[in-house]
Amino acid sequence: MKQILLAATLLALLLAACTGASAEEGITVEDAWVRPAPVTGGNGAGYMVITNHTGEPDALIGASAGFAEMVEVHESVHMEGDTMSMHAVERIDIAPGESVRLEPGSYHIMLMGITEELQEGDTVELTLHFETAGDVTVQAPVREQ
Ligand SMILES: [Cu+2]
Repeated sequence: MKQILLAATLLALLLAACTGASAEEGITVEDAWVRPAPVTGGNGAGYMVITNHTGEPDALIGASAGFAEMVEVHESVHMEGDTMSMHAVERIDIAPGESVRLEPGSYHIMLMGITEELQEGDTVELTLHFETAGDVTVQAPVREQ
């Protein structure tokens, strides 16, 4: 009987620990940032870390921004001879419990036809479209890296 009680106490402690750790829920977006764009009309890029805290797969399927004429999800790839190329991707799948890093040289939010100057120190708003979670809006500081 004592052992069962002990096991029950341990289980309760474990459950409490789990509940405490899962303060993060749904889809979270961290470390969002956007490159400076000193002149309008050019292109920019946004980066971030997206984590799926849900129990179901989800996917980033697009993005929008009030300061760009067109926004796409892109992937940069190394080509032969040390050149870089990029292309639009329809979706970035994020498995339950997994994170996806959008960073220079990899996935990024491509901001085309920037309509206002983005200076270092500014903060801009990006809206990310997820297949299941819907829209998630984030504040992204403008910085060099
Ligand atoms: Cu791009």
